[in-house]
Amino acid sequence: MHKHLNFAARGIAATLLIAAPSFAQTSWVQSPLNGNWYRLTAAQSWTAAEAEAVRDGGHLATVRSLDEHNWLVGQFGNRELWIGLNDTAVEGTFAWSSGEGVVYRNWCTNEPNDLSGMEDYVHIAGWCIDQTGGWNDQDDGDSYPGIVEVASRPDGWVQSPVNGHWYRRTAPTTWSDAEGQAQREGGHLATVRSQQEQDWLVSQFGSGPGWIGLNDRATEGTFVWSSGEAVGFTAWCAGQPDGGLGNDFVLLDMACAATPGAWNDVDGATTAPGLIERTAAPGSGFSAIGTGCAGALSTPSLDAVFGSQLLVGGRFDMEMTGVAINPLSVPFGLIGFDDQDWDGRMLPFDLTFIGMTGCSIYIEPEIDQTLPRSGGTAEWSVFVPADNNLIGINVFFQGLVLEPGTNAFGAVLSNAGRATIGG
Ligand SMILES: [Ca+2]
Ligand SMILES: [Ca+2]
Ligand SMILES: [Ca+2]
Ligand SMILES: [Ca+2]
Repeated sequence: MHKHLNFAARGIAATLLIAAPSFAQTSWVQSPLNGNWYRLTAAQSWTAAEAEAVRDGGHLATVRSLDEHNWLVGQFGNRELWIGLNDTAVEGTFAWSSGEGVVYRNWCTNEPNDLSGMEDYVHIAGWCIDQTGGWNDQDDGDSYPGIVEVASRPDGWVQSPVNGHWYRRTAPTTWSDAEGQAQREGGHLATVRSQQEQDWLVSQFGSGPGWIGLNDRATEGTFVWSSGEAVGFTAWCAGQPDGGLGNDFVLLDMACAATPGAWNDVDGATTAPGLIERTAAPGSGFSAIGTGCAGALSTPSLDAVFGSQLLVGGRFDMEMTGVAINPLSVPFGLIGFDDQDWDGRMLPFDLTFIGMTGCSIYIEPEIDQTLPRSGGTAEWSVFVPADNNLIGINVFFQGLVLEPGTNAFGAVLSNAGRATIGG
């Protein structure tokens, strides 16, 4: 099992760093104009980009107004970007791949021209000098990023208007497995704090039962939230809880006759989707682990650049400050997927015995890379592949600075940090 995880992690590590930033993939962003979610694909043909959008549950973008056009150009750049318009069915009759009616057009002057009778696919054109991003029909052979548009995020995260927290539903599983999955994704099974939160959860996820964090597995009859928050509000179905020993896990019970979605305690073998809650947006957050060790002049310190998030298809920026300002010092970044065990050594692991006095390594280093340095600050960017299977994986980072003469080994370490890949 452990070997298998390590193998998978190494595969991810390999791809984590080689994805080229010029691919221009982005994470999901929500339009304030229509509430839909958008992202860019890698550069590819229109038909490949449309197929990718369909896999996400949507289509290449439908543009319904000048406001929508301007928002897309502002968000993704005034450059070549596929949108859903095409005349593949009937030459000269353009239609949206979404099937919506064509109510707005923004053709660049002299377009569409169906050059050589080959041009059936439409893109926003950065070269259109008559209007910003005016549209052009093009053949399918050119590689441009496509703008994907979906009504809801394929990774399932939705933000509650009641408390601003983020929620998504897992596949059906046991309460314990669902809570473990929630923790790996940086949260817990949902804590319900008010009737408004209860009503929103039922309206959003009430097509069937769903695990919440409430349980009395530690002390029979004493219900607690897995988040550790105190129990204030309750919404039991009439006659519940009735389970006694063994029935220690609580779900929203859509079969509750008088109040569908009211709570019921059931046993640990029952399977239902779990309702995961995160207080921060998925993928946000860099939790510092431990502290760095002092070199001759300074102690390296690692943190995420403010606002940067570790997101599928995105770029994550960190900075290591306190790098010795010395022509011989060389900063490195270490990436790993485990902060508990390093080939049988328990982490953190004190490296004083090799001459790195007072230095602890907090992560199992899977890969390392040299970092560009400017003065006492090293800059570190990693690129995450656009693969939703990576969502929820914890990635660990720690900085290493080769600093000849600072100690017997000639190197110091920064603090480490953990971030969870989000969608
Ligand atoms: Ca055409
Ligand atoms: Ca054209
Ligand atoms: Ca019980
Ligand atoms: Ca019960």
